[in-house]
Amino acid sequence: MSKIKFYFIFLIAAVVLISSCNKDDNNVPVTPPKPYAEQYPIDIATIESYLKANYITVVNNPGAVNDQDITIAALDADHPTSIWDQTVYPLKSRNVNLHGIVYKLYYLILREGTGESPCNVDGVFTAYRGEYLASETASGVTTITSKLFQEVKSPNTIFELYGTIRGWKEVFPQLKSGTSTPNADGTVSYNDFGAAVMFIPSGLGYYSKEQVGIPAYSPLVFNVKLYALKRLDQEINIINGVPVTDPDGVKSFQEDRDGDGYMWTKSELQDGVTTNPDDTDGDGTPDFLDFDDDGDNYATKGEIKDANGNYYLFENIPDCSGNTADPNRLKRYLDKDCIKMNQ
Ligand SMILES: [Ca+2]
Ligand SMILES: [Ca+2]
Ligand SMILES: [Ca+2]
Ligand SMILES: [Ca+2]
Repeated sequence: MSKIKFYFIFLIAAVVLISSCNKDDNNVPVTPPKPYAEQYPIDIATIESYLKANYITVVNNPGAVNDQDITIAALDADHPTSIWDQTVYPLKSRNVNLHGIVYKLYYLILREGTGESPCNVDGVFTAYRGEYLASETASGVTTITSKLFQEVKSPNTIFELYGTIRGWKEVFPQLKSGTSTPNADGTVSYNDFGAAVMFIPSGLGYYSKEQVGIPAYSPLVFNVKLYALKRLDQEINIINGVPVTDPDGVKSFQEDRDGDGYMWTKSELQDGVTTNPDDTDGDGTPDFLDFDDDGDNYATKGEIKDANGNYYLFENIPDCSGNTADPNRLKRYLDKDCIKMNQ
């Protein structure tokens, strides 16, 4: 099936899903979401106030479940230095140019980690604590409080970052995984993992979509610990009308052509970015989702096998001439002028 049809089917599926979500059985008109440009100034003021009115303490307890847990509380005489002003943990930010505005996404690195960094579509094995920020006004004084909605201390699932909120996709690649040691009682201890706190404007979170325990338009605070990561291979194909996972044999992190740790679909690209550096054939589907990366009508998975039909190791995939030595060679599955199948 051609890629055009593949895209078309997904478009239809997405539209049906969205319209069924908005369907109201009582025929009450659905309120359209607020303009992003109206909500963002509220969110960023809330987040910056919170950072300036509270201090943070971090548990340093290597190997234990509470290692890198945090407590955030209001400044007092004994704790006069805010998260904003402290220098123990670097307060960083990323600019995300989306929805016609430039979001500032603050995050605090508690510890970088010692292992590998996930790309922003990899799987992450993470313990996390999620809170949302709420403004409360009493006697004319507005305070920002954080409310817990979920805490996972001992994770048992791997999240595919590709399917998570934008805030997670932006920050996790800035961390590294840790080490794991099995214990005699069957549990596992994690050490030296990356840990961070993210302060996410609602436009990079769930925005107008209320979640269980999270009101619409809530800025989010996540404390995350990156225990481990899983490299994924994520192409999807349509077979007999059914979308099925159909990996091409090149792991997604190896399809990050510009090597910046981030890969975006067309709709996720930052405003003003028209050329996707990770979409080799420029057909609008980035390589990590494209089963024919160079658009020569031969599937990638057929172009990365040797004459015996066995997959090359990724680093050994030759260019069109058979060269495997030049590290800067154009591997043949990325060369649309090279049509060599299982040679
Ligand atoms: Ca792939
Ligand atoms: Ca990239
Ligand atoms: Ca493509
Ligand atoms: Ca191809």
